[in-house]
Amino acid sequence: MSEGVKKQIRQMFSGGCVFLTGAATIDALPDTSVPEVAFVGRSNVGKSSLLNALTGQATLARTSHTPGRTQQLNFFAVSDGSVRLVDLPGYGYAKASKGAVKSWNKLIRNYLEFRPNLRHVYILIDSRHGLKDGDKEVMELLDSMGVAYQIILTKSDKIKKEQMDKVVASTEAVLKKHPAAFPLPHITSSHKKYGVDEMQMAVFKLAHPDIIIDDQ
Ligand SMILES: Nc1nc2c(ncn2[C@@H]2O[C@H](COP(=O)(O)OP(=O)(O)OP(=O)(O)O)[C@@H](O)[C@H]2O)c(=O)[nH]1
Ligand SMILES: [Mg+2]
Repeated sequence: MSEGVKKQIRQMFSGGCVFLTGAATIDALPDTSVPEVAFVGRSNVGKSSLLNALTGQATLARTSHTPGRTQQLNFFAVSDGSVRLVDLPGYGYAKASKGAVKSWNKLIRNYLEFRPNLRHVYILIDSRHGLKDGDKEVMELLDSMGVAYQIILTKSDKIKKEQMDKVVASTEAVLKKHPAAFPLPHITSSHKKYGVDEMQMAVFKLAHPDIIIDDQ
């Protein structure tokens, strides 16, 4: 990769990423003028933590040990303004009231289904738990809308290599049946910063499809 591209990637994530707005209802979503990359997944899988690892700003998105921390769609701008990163509430959070779960799920679904500037979705899966029904529902929705997505296996620091190999194999088997999915899952650990550089490059490419990166 050229030094120029490396510099651009550094600049894109170099501490100047900002919180733009939060939307608790569909009416509150920001305009659609900038491409968006969304981070979805069950509650507590590490969506907000990965967003912080990507931007190198530990406190940009709020994280918590308690599932259900993120309760609205939170929009962040990267430093060069070329893309928005969207941190979604976790779906299927059992301890929230039924009414709250229903309205979050409706909001997530509406966003994924009708957002014209949504370029890519990362579906985060806790490596220890693998794919669950809620994840498969989201995959089917994105397949039907033709929105490209990739599975991210999070918290890789929590499991041994043999366990990781198993979850990778079972995930790949499921991915074969999903046309809009990238066929391979990507492994990350936000705590150990593992797999984060590759994601920065992937987001850079999504935001700058015109720039050719030579070592791919
Ligand atoms: N060991 C380890 N823990 C992690 C990692 N990423 C996140 N966590 C922990 O997992 C918990 C949940 O992380 P969040 O980033 O808040 O998860 P979330 O998916 O945004 O959760 P909701 O907003 O509730 O949907 C926190 O205690 C994090 O510190 C990781 O890579 N490794
Ligand atoms: Mg969160």
